[in-house]
Amino acid sequence: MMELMAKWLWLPPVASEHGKGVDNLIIYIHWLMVALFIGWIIYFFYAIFRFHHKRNPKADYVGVKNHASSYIEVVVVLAEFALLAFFAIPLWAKAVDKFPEEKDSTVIQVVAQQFDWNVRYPGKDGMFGKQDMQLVKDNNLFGVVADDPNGKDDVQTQTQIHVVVNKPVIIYISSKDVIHSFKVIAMRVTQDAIPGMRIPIHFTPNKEGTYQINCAQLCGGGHSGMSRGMLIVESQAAFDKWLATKTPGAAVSFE
Ligand SMILES: [Cu+2]
Repeated sequence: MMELMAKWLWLPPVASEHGKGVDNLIIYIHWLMVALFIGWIIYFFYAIFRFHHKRNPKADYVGVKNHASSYIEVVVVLAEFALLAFFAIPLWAKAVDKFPEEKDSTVIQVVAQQFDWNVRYPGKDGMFGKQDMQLVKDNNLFGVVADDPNGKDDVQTQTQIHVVVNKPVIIYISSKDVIHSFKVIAMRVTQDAIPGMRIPIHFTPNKEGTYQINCAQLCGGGHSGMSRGMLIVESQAAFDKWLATKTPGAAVSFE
């Protein structure tokens, strides 16, 4: 039933663990709206028939005396409360608050710019080199401190983000210039990229593939070009192999 409803609503393919929960919430809300729609339509035609002027030549100053409409209202409020308390809030708490451990995750930093995505990986040691906001400039978007040994194996790329399937991903998102927004529809994640802030998000991709990254804030003339960003979800072996082809250090490699 849920599959069918997802198809009817044209929900895009989902490839992250919490994505299913997001879709289910959307579907439940639509079920409630369908029920309300049917109820209101029935009442609409009943009212047209029941209160036709020929049937009611004189106004009735007393009106309805039963409480049927109040009971129906209570049921609708309870349904909405249930959606909020048992689906929306727990989903939000899980997707936004409960971060996985960094040691079990692929940790990445992303700095958006007009009009591309810059990506930094901690390399084999799993540790980012020291960074200092004072050092940020055009050829050092992440403010990398050049002589820190932890940074020697860090890798920096653009446009494409590689992650490992079935392993949590934590991305620290920032921006070099204006407000962008990191959106991967298949992962059901969206987070604004704001200059001067570093905002973490997390998700667990559960299906290998290449997924489009969109910028979800109109950020200038080349805004739509940011859609060439790609999230590549692959096996650990493929990820390691890819990482090994990158030149470590502060240098950027364009791929
Ligand atoms: Cu943008």
